[in-house]
Amino acid sequence: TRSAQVAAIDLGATSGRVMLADISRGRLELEQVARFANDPVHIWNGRRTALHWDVPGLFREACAGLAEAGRRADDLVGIGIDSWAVDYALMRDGRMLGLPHHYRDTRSADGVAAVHAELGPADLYTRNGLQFLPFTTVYQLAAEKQDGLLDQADSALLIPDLLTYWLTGTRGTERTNASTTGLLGINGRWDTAMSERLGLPVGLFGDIVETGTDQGPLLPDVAERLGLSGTPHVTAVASHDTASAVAAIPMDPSSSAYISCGTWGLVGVELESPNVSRDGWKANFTNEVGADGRIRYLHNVMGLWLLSETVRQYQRDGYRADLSELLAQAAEVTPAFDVFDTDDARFLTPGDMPGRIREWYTERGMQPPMTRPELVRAIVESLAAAFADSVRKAAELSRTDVRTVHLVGGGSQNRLLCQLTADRLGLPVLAGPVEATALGNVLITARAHELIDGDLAAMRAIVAERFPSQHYVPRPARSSIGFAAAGT
Ligand code: LRH
Repeated sequence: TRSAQVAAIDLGATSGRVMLADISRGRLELEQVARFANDPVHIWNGRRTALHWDVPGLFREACAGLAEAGRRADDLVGIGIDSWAVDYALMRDGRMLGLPHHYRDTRSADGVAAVHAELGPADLYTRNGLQFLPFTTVYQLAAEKQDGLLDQADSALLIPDLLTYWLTGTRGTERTNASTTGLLGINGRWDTAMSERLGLPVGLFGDIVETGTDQGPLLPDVAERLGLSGTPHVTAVASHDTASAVAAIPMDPSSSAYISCGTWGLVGVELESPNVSRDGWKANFTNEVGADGRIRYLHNVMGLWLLSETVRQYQRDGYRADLSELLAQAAEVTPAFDVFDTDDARFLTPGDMPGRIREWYTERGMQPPMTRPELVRAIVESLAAAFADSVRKAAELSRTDVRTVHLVGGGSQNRLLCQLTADRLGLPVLAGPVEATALGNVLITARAHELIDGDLAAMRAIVAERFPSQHYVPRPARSSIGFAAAGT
């Protein structure tokens, strides 16, 4: 018997993948058809070297993945696209004006100053409900206005919307990702008064597209080039990767917190409506929009970026570093050091991560982790401490009785991280699925094609059944010296 399949293009900050899913008739099979590195590029712009995303390269890899998905599928009916948030391409007359900047490019510092001179952070929070992150789109645009191509643009497209446009010719700004720009009011509409006040072009991102909307079929020449004769449609999924991930977490939101752990660790709870309390603002908690209008009330923790940048530095140093080996060694270390503050802004940019971490300790007259296993252990301990801290804060601020913590994404394969998080919280951690983002992506497309029906709870039940999570039970407090007091 023939069945219908859907594909997901899922672009993370370090790698992208194309997944093929068969979701018809109660099944949920997920298969990876392509995986590729997402290597940003440093490009001289006449004044300085800026960090950009290689979006044409990502698009080429995504297209190759779709072609392969088409070869493997009986009947590929739908495609969904998600990526990291906040970044955008400026457009003019349907063409892209230069490569999009990477959110880790340093330019947004000037944008922060310019925006805050006009609208203070507390005012901004009551308008858009977002935690402060220096690279939120509104700050990037303010930087772009001072020194960029903004005055030449007639519109802008967020990264997943850009790929949707290149595949279908349809333009719009999908709601979950729109909620990360800082330009969307807490009421769900573009805050045009704010854009005016900041001197930013009103209507730059065009109309909001609701999650789940059909964006039309592939352009005829795209379908032909990719050999996709059935001409699948693109669905606007929850195009912010974290929104897709949260949609697929097999949780009961009334008693769970979650950690979506990839490059970032997104730690929080799901709410029915925004919470813009002053305490939440002080704790730097965000209200981003999720699938089906839910609110992702969460805090950004630095995430696996700290590990990947550390490994990159070790490789630059000529050491043939293998992360799983380092993690195994790190698990054997008895930590004789305190945790460090993973939120410190110095860790945001690419570069020598071990050096910056050691600097954090020495600045405080503290003994830094010295060996490679010690440093990796310090990172994992500090991430677990930050995760635990944000889970507690999310529970307190939202008055959620958290009894279970779900950890999904690449970090769910890091056993040390899962165990230490459970230990620090004294709560069970349920790890997996590792591909939560791709699952959330394909589930929304499948629902748009009526291959499944139901609400978020029904979709989560499908995930729970098909992808059983791994349980980490908290261990009683450990006795090792120097550790008991760490981070508390
Ligand atoms: C995770 C993520 C996160 C954003 C950041 C820019 O990939 O989308 O939710 O804050 O990237």
